[in-house]
Amino acid sequence: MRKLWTAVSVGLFVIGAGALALTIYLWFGNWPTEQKELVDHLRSVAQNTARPPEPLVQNSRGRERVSLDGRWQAVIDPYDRGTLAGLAPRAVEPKTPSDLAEFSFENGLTLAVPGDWNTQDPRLVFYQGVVWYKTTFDRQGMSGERVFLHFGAANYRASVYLNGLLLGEHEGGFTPFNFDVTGALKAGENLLVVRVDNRRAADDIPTPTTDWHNYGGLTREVSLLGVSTAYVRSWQIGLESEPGAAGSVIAGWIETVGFEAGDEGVLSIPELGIEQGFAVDPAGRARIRVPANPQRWSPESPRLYDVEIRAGKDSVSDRIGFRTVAVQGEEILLNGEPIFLRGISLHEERPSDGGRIYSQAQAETLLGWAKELDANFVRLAHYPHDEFMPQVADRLGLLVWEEIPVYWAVDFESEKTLTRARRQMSELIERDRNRASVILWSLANETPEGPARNAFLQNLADLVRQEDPTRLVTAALLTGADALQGFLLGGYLPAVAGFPVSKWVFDVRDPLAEIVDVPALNEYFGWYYSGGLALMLPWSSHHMRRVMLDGMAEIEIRTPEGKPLIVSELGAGAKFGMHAPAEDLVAYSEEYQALVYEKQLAMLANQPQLRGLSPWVLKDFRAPLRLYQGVQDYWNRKGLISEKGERKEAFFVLRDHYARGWPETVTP
Ligand code: GCB
Repeated sequence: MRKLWTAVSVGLFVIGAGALALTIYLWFGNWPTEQKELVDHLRSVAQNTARPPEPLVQNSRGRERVSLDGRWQAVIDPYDRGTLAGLAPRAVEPKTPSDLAEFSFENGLTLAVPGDWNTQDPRLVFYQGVVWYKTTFDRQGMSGERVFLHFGAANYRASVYLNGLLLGEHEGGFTPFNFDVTGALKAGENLLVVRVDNRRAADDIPTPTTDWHNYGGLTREVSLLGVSTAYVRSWQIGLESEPGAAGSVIAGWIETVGFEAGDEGVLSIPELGIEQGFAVDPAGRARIRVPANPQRWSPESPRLYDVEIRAGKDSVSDRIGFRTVAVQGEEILLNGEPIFLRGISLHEERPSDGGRIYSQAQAETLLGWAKELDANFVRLAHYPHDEFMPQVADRLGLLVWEEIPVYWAVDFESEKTLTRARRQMSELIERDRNRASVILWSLANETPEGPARNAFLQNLADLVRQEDPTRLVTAALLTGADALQGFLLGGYLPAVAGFPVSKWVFDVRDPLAEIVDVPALNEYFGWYYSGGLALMLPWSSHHMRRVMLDGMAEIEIRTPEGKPLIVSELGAGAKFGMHAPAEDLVAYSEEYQALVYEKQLAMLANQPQLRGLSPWVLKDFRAPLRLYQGVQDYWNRKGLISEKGERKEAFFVLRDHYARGWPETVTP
């Protein structure tokens, strides 16, 4: 009995002491709120991991907007430890000097947003992994009833945490995304943390290996966008009919959110005297068809009109050019007239020091160089560039090819990979569907042929045609084994061995050419095909280059009849300032690069189906693939301009041809 009594007393004492300790702990300790935060954080992670961003609010720069750009605190996290207990997402900092701390945003790295991280800190030049970004902001001053958090791009995966809770995730390094944060914003200070991971797996788009630098980070603007509860989300307005057709028509659609069927709005183009009412259907969409005769947008006359859409309390505006683009047989027609695309390819790298561009002025410099070449066309390779590229192109009068990074051999068998490619393509089209300059959507670059590849790209082409039937579909083809074999065995190698040069046929028989409206071809006559082969054959590379250059005019490029052809790459490497007599054929000398351009342009002028070209490439760009030290130093040297902005000899060769109106001036 006594024992029982003692046991009960001890038990009661323990419970009492425990309760007292818990009360003191709950009352005075700082853990409970942190535990609550942690629980909320973990719950948000468990519930939201798969939540994709909301459909894109189009024309972010034309909305009520508060920029969150500036210097953000950052932590390089090679082992991805910041996710542990939500340390990074909640920006947990030690509160007393005795606290055990293993993480802090304070007293360390800060990074400029927008900006790639690689060029901001020497530790990050080749870094592939996780970096945490943190900023705080106040929504004060924003009148929008709904607020979106908008990212221009984050390479490659971004997990976005607002006030410690996971908002959602986005993957794909080059397209914009936004989250509706209306309900998640607090009065006063809000904490925004983003985990950016630039690693990619074999089933991602692109794959881990590419011939460009994998710039990580919040590479484009971050902002808050304000809209009314019911708002105009997206629109596509363009010219439907060719000049000369009986009556021309501005047509398109408007998509709204939060309106009821029958709610009305107005499309206004004051300079054309258009005030066109519309009413939305139950899905919030309205079709537009207005007779109009705008001045056509063209490279010679890049006329843009102010377009305004008003619905309820919302009003959005855009600057839109009106033109048509079509393919007819082997012609590309702009405003019903055949056009030749005198182009250049470019990466989205800063004009003076490499790194991702982050300002409109940098876009203007790059595209200004294209204008200096007398180009009327640019290929924005190999991924979507910042939105201001096509906007600047609209103003400068440059036709644009845009592409997603389905580059080399992606995992064509994988459903996930296809979904990723489709999403990137949709996001790109959604962003730029009103840019008159954009005439070509490119599906892929140099993809090895095969049934899985064909089905994948057919699927992507169908998507493009469904989402934007007003533009043309293209893809840069790989010069596959078939074409090379015939070319080498039937022409080039016999010539190398001393037999007389006859017609060298380069017959591209890729089924992808049938899928697209405009097949495009990357070819490197004078660079890889001669230089690479010399490493395996008993002739000197000088001899093999000589034969290639002397015979190049004999090349006949064959693609399926009845379609226009673009040569989407050609070129040779040259290091600015490296000189050697042209006849010495010294690889990487400016003279050799210039000679390759001379020979290529002479040969291409004789290709009957050729309707455009975009040589590779405007400016030297960073490429970890390029290991030839002293010459390449991790730069791809095929630029016509060096990474510091110096023009190489080949720049002037191409410019002189374009300025003379090449290829029309060349008599076959
Ligand atoms: C290509 C690729 C491009 C490379 C280029 C080169 O065919 O499409 O991404 O950078 O060749 O320099 O080898």
